[in-house]
Formats: sequence, structure tokens, C-alpha cells
Amino acid sequence: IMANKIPRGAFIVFEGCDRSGKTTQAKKIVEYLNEHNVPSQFVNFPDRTTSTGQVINDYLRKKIELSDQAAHLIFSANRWEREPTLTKLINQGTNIICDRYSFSGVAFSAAKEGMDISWCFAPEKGLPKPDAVLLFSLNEEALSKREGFGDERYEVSDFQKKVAENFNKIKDNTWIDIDADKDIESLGVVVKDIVMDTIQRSQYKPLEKFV
Ligand code: Z5A
Repeated sequence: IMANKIPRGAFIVFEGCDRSGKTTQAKKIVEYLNEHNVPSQFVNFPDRTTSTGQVINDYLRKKIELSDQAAHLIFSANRWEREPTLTKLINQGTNIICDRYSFSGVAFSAAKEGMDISWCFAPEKGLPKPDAVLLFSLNEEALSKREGFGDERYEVSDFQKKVAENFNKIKDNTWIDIDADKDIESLGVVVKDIVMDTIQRSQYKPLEKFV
């Protein structure tokens, strides 16, 4: 395989449970990178602005019901909808900092009765594979100090525990564990080092896909 001649952007995914602070960190690092003339874009899944995203929004807000399988496939379709734009941006040199991705898709759906991890992962095959996955975790004590849950479908303590277990089942040794029990600034320092390092080492490697 020929190495890319033009440096591409890195594809970096932030994963973790509700209230771990990953959205705050993802937005913060994108702002920092752009201020330093490193073209970067914040992306989050589910993207509630698209047509599938509107169905997802209604589902999460419990306005509609869907079978577990149908819900799962719509979350996946929501990623496929963005795939052409994402791949293009990355190959043109924009770093993508992505708040939740396929791993949330698998970890949340597989926390439901009768949904298994390999079935859940199948529709993700072929999507761009991130250059780094940062898993934000909070211990129970720290979590209890954060603001309470909202009232969306998955914002229930027992369910979130199963999701956390699933993240630990699906992660491999390339994932980076982030102890999210830190203030926003200190967490930002940790995130910045990892992101800068990932951008550096991914520049001339072809973007991979999930197999
Ligand atoms: N889902 C799925 O089922 N299948 C899929 O394929 C995908 C997702 C992609 C909606 O996602 C739901 O969809 C989600 C997973 C499921 N269900 N749940 N739970 P979403 O992305 O729209 O929403 P979310 O991820 O749950 O919420 P969030 O707001 O993105 O969580 P966060 O990343 O932790 O958010 P935050 O805004 O950064 O922080 C939360 C609060 O803590 C906030 O008040 C902050 O001001 C505060 N905060 C942030 N950092 C700190 C620190 N360091 N210390 C103290 N307090 C802090």
C-alpha cells in the first residue's frame, strides 16, 4: 500500500457513559486545535439533524417506540449517512473529533435483553475505523456527584452500568482509558497530549475501515 502523500486528518473518537464529560472535552479540543490553525471539526452521534436523526431523537425522547433491532439499525444508518462527508474531510486534512460512534451503538444496544455484541457490530463493518478511541470513565462515587440524569430513554442508572460493562468488553488494547474524575482543565491537558500525538502518528497512514 502506498502511503498518503498529503497529510490526512486524524479520526479520534470519544466514548464513555452519560455525564462523563466527553462532550465538553471534545468541543474544547476542537476549539484549541482551530485556534492553533490545525483544521478540526466536532462531530457527534447520534446526529439529530438528519432525517434518521429526527427518528432517533423521537425515539430517545420516548415519543415513538421501535423494536430494539430497528432502533439499532437506525443509529447505524445515521453514521452511514455521514460517512461520505467524514471520509472526505479526513482525507482532505481535517481532524475529526467524534463524540460517540459505533462503540456506543454496540454498547447501548447490547445492554438490552437478547441483543448480542457480534450482531450489533455487523452493520458497522466498512465504516472508517478511528485512529484513537478515548474511553471516559467515572467511578460511582464521582458519578453520583455530577448533575442528575435527564429523562431520555437510556438515562437510567442500571442500564448505564450494563453499558459501561459492554464498553469494557468491546475495547481492545489500542483504546486509551481516561479517568474522567478530574476538573475540566486537568482533563483537557490529558486529552490534548493524546490528540496531538494521534494527529502526528496518523498523518501518513491510510484511513482504515472496520472489518
Ligand atoms: N446511543 C445509542 O444508543 N446508539 C448509538 O449508536 C449512539 C448513541 C451513537 C444520546 O447520545 C444517547 O444515544 C446516549 C447513547 C445513545 N444515551 N445515553 N445516555 P447523546 O450523545 O445525544 O447524549 P449523551 O452522550 O448521553 O450525553 P452527553 O451530554 O453527550 O454526555 P457527556 O459527554 O458526559 O456531556 P458533557 O456535557 O460533557 O458533561 C455532562 C455534565 O457534566 C455537564 O453538566 C457538564 O457541565 C458537566 N461536566 C463536564 N465535564 C466535567 C468535569 N470534568 N467535572 C465536573 N463536571 C463536568
